[in-house]
Amino acid sequence: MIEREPLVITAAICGAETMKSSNPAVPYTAAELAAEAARCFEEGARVIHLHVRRPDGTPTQDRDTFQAAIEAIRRVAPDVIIQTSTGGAVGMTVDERTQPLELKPEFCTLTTGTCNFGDEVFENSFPMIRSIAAKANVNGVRMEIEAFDAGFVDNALRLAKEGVIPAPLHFDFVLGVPGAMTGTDDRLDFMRSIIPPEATWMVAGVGRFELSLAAAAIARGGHVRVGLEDNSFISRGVLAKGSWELVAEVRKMADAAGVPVATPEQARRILSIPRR
Ligand code: KMH
Ligand code: ZN
Repeated sequence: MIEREPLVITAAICGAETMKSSNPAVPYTAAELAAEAARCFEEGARVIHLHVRRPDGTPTQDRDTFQAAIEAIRRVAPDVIIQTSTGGAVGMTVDERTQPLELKPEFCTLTTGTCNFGDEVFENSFPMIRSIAAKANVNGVRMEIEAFDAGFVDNALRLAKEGVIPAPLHFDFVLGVPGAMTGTDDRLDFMRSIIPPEATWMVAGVGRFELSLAAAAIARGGHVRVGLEDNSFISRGVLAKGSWELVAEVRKMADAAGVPVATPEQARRILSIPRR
């Protein structure tokens, strides 16, 4: 048994890119999002990273669509922390991306750099990052720093020094995006080595790196994000039945390593998100 905090698992249940044509379990409607969130919570997820869709699956950051999804999730999983995306989909403006912050969610993402994203570019210039962070601060929303590459960590540290991102810092290393840093364990070790010792961290492995990086994070004292936003498969060539199956797999890894999964209250303490 290793000495570490209990494990916080985040479920990225929807995303903006994965469609039902790739995995039929990707939720689109508020009812589907709520059912998936409840199942993930039962399996041990304590945070739901939330995107929303139009009925045909098109990604949107529409405020009312987020509100409907959040209310539906709250009804079935009142103890889960809901983290709204400010990344949205590639090409969206800051105004579009930040609509869910007007709902004053407890938690949101903040990507602190620009990178290639497949054949597209996920744009996050300093003015864009500052403007998203300002809106999160005005609305009292705790931020998770999404670092797709090492420079994103340096940018976040610079913005933290300026007071744009409040302490304590919490990093999500998003590794394995085609066009950014790959998802090998040595990349994770480098990312860990450049954050302040008091910061908390987790890893979101994309594609085939999802479960290998989950295991690496558990062994290194970090936290984990899994779900259909990042990866469609439970094993090579086998579609996951839902994000919940990926959460259950992480829970099995934690059990095998003797690491307890955080209770909802422990997750709030670890992530510095007091219950409202
Ligand atoms: N959909 C990606 C381009 C976030 O949620 O904050 C961005 C993303 C990051 O998913
Ligand atoms: Zn996302």
